[in-house]
Formats: sequence, C-alpha cells, structure tokens
Amino acid sequence: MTEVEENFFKSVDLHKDFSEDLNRVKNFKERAIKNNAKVILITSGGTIVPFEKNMVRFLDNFSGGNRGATTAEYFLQKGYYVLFLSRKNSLQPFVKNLMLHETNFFTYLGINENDGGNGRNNNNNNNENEFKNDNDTILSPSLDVIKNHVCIGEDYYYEVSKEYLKWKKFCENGSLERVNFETVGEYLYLLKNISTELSILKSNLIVYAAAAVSDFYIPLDMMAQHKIQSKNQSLTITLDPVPKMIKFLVDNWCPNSYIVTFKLETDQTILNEKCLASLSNYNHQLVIGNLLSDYRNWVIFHQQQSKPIIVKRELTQFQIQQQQKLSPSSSYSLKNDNHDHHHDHHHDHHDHDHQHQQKQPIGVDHPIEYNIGEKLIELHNEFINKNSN
Ligand code: 9Z3
Repeated sequence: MTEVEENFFKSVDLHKDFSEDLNRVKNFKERAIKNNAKVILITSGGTIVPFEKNMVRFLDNFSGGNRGATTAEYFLQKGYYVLFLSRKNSLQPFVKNLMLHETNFFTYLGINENDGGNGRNNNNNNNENEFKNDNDTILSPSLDVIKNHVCIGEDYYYEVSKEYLKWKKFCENGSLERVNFETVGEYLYLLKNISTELSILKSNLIVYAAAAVSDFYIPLDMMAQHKIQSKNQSLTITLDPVPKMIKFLVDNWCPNSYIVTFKLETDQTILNEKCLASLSNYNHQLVIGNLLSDYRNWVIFHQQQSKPIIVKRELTQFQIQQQQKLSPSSSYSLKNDNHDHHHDHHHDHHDHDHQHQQKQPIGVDHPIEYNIGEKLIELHNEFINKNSN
C-alpha cells in the first residue's frame, strides 16, 4: 500500500468486519473461473460521510442505485457473473422493478377467494397452533391470518413471478453475488479488496464504477465522538478531500482489467473536458460522462484515442404511443423525465409521467443501461481479443 492509501484507510472507521463478505467474493471468483465466465464488478448507490463516531448525522447524495441495479440485470441476462457492490438499502436488481412511486410490497398482494376461506390452514394444520400462540392480537389478528389466504394478487401475478424467477435463477446458479457498503471509507476498502481479489480474471473482468462517491470526508481524529449538540449556534464542519483512488484501481488493484468510471456533472459545458482529463490522468479504458439533469436519457463514452460516442435511451413502443397521444404532431423525441431524482431511492423514471397518461406495464421499459450494456459488451470483447495473446 502506498502512503496515501494507508493514511486514508487509517483515518476511516471500519467498524464492521468484512471478512465474511470477502470470503463470499473469493468463492464467487472461483465459481466464475470454473465456469470460464466473464465477470463485471458493478458499484452502485451513494456513499455516506458520517459526522460523528456514534453516527446520528451524515452527508449523503442523490444516487439511488438505479443505474447499477439495471446494469446488473442486463449483464446477468447476458451470461456475465456479476459482483454487485451496492449501498445498503439501495435499489437491487429485479426487485427494483416492483418498487415504483405508487407501489409498495402490499400493492402486489391479494386474497385468494377460491380456497374456501381456509387460507394457510389448508396446507398445514400446525399453523393453527402457531397462530393461536400469537399474542399480538391487536397488530396481527391471528384469526384473520388463518381465514384469509394472502398471496400474490391476480393483477400482478405475472410481473412479480417474472422478476422473482429471474432473481432466483441468478442467485441459485451463483452468477450474482452482493456486498453492501454505507460510508465512503467502507466503499473504498471494499473496492480495493474486491477488485484485487478479482484481478486474477485479467481481461475477463470489467470494473463498472457507477457508485456516486463522496469527494470529501471527515478523518477519524477530527470526528466528534458523540452526537454534535446544537447549542443554538451555527455549525462549521471541515471536510478533507478523499484521495483519488481510481489511480490505484487502474495501476495496482486490477491493472489488466477493463475499467469504466463515470463522470457526473451538472454543467454541460465542462462535461467533456472533465471526462477527457479523467481519461488522461488515470489512463484507463472508458469514462462515461453524464449530466444530472438528463442522465437517464443519454450518456457519452470517452475512450483513449477514439471519438466520443453518444448513447441514448430507446423509447419502447408503449412510450412512443403515449407521447403521440399527448401531442400527435410531435415527432419522436426524448422527454426529460428526470426532474425529481433527488432521494429517488425507490423510484423509476416512468413514474413521473403525467397523471392522464396510461400507466406503463411493469417490466416493459427499455432503460438506457441496456444500450450502455450492449455497447460495453462489444468494447469488452474487443479488449479481450486484443489482450489475449
Ligand atoms: C454516475 O455518474 C451515475 O451514473 C449516477 C447514477 C450516480 C448518476 P442512480 O444511482 O445515478 O441511477 O440514481 N456515477 C458516478 C459518480 C461519481 O462519483 N463519479 C466521480 C466523479 O464524478 C468520479 S469516479 O468525480
């Protein structure tokens, strides 16, 4: 470890023992090698910056992990092994498609009226005793549970089953492994250890760093032990810069792999120059530039020694029809539907459509991550071919 790395990891609080996670990563790597699979390490969601050692408050950012989770879905379905390194409680592949603005877990449930009112008791007589012993009769009236057969509601049976079966398949065949982080320190610690572990896969590995990583943090020796008291005064907090770890990722942690980083800006006039600066500083394969105001509609690929490529989201037939209904004269155009992404942890973009539009069925969207994924697989194959001899 270099001094910069060492000092950073010394100055963050890693209060959780990650050895169990890293063991699972090791097993994942072995499965991937055995199956001769291509692998993608996807990082997803925002990192937090704690203000106190006994953390009550923290700094966060807008990222909800939609990009990472959707990319994971795409690559799993293309046969890749996916290591999904995501912010705790951020969006997860497949189940995220059932977490839209106006829905929650209960949306998808219903009562099976056709089972003669015997509910769960039908299948297993022991359940009756189990429920009779349930003391909490106010919050969960046991008798109601016995009488009613709660199951997936008819209206959503197909969508829920479809997402669940995909999830189940990739968990069971071992091609999806997940690890969680919360703080920026945990994120960088895991990125370092996981990418180093997977580096043996060489060109077969893509690192896809889509997590929104804080540029600032409070070192341990500057951090309050207990909850900062208000005392009716203003509060000034000094944040130190987080060392730029992409350099280590590219040069030391997995030097022979295909590295993709994201550059997020809010000002379009500086996006391209920032991407190019990153590409030349770190000398890696691909920087994907995106603008906060429109990042679900288009991104720009910057690679070493080639022209930038703009990748756009395709609209589905359903979305085109909806737009034509709204303004029949307008031609095919991408609408900016990304206006309320802040704290959008559980919400997908097509929920923001106008009230009078017909609701789009779940799971028929064609998110931009599929277009990004398609292009990326093409570039990865070229990279493998170039580096295999
Ligand atoms: C991104 O730019 C991602 O595309 C988003 C995805 C965070 C916009 P969501 O999770 O959002 O779908 O809501 N990620 C990279 C952000 C980042 O921290 N990049 C660093 C920077 O811009 C460099 S690696 O300086």
